[in-house]
Amino acid sequence: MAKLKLISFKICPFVQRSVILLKEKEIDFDIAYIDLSEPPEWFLALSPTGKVPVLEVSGKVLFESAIISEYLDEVNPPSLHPADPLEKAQNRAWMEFTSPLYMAFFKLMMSKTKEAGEGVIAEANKQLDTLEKIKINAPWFNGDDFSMVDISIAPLFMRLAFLKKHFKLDLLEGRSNLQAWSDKILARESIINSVVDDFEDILLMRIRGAESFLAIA
Ligand SMILES: N[C@@H](CCC(=O)N[C@@H](CS)C(=O)NCC(=O)O)C(=O)O
Repeated sequence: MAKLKLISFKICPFVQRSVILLKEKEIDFDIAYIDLSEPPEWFLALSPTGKVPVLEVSGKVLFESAIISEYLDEVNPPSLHPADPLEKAQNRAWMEFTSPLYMAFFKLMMSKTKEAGEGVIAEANKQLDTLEKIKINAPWFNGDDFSMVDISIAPLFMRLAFLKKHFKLDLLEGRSNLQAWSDKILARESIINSVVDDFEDILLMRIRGAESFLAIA
């Protein structure tokens, strides 16, 4: 099989999920970064949605991060899903559940006023409360076995830690299950190495460039 090629945008959490999985499975891959504000023609010709991630596999194109993850997991055993079909389906549902939280993070970065930001936070808090209640196993989502659910939430925990560090906004405060889960996840090598070195600087630039309330608070 030809070497895999992942098309990425440096701060995209969905691409980050693919990167973590590739690293967990020790799969060799090339990565190409594009600027989503000026996507190159070759990318638009390749990507049916105009979104990243895109994975090129032997000249064929895969898109949608969840589909890419399922494919990579399937062709590179052992699977990072539980074996039991019901448990696996539940895990997939929780992976899906985390996705809107990435949109919330993006909206928060782009919120021009404190009121708008607070609206986004209130919505995110409801989802975080739900997650806090269902995260009953430790240390990982399924207990002892690191799984795809842990990967799906890792980019979110990285962004929440970023908000706490730079803007003193702690969305995990009072949520001890999620805090312990985040600590465990953010210490894992594949996750530490899943972003570019200037990841935080790029996010800070985006926040300032958007004149977000975060930058002026
Ligand atoms: N459902 C998609 C979402 C991917 C997505 O929203 N990617 C963003 C960057 S983080 C993107 O490419 N946006 C460009 C656009 O919407 O035109 C997935 O999971 O792959």
